[in-house]
Amino acid sequence: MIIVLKPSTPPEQIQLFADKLCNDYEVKVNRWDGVHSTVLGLIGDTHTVDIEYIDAQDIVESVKRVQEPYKKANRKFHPENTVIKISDNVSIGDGSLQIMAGPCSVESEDQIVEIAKKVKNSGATLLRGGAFKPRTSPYAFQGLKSEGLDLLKLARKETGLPIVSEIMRTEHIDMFENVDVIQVGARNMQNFDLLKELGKTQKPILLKRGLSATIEEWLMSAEYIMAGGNDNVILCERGIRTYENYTRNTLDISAVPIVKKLSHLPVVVDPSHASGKSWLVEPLAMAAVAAGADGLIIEVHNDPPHALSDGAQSLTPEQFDKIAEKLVALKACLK
Ligand SMILES: [Mn+2]
Repeated sequence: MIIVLKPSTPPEQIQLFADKLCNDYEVKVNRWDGVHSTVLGLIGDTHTVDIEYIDAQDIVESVKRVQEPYKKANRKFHPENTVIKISDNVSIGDGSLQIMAGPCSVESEDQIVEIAKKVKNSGATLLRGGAFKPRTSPYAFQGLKSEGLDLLKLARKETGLPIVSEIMRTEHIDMFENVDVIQVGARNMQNFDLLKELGKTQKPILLKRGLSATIEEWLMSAEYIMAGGNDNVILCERGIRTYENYTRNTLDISAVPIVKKLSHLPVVVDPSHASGKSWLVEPLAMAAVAAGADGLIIEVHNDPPHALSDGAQSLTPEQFDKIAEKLVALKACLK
């Protein structure tokens, strides 16, 4: 249930009203203060709430029930876009385009530092790199694990780029303390124990859409993190499973404007995993920017044919350089 308060309601009166709602009903009150109005979002069992009583209050402009099961992630609860500060000079959701680039897997110090320097020169604003790899085959390269995280931090020190890496287990959260953005992969989107624990941190979380997840299921996973108190969720569309097998997945480009309509959270697109083919990265990335994505996450490798994972979809730094230039130019046109 959302209650929009009249403009110029004194803050003390808002607080008294919110406290009363908490006392009278089995609800938590989520308060959003905008420039022109304040919205109180009621979360919990709102069936017993007397909507007419609330509507009759002097300070209430309007009140309505929210049908969607996600509340904190819902734009009705938070009308303006959420802006997430990742580092001193990188924020996402503020209308800028953030480009996360780097290898699928961190393989060595030379590899990650060289790629980090090159993608930075091309305009990337974050460095991605997998240290813990959830691979389809148990015989495939599983990642350098904690050593991979150390190498990413080294590359951050060399370039200043904030780092993004995937977590697979709740027990590893401490290990990710010094990672700027923690990625939850598609296969873990409904690992609710992991989501709950990440909700207790204040880390930006890049939440990938599950292979077969509906938009509502994806937003409910964001809700799990937010319900714990961490509002720093970035949604990532990475392609879904359809009957089409020409591409690795099918990029659901319509998910970008849909999620931006339903939610206030920033949205990133991963054209590399969506397509599985390096030549498709450029057109899909351009489409994502045109559709309103706040960022992209793109796989770049210094030697794709010898990459330990996802070589076929990785761009060379030279290819990335040309694409990044086009993406930045397109973004500027749209403004
Ligand atoms: Mn990959």
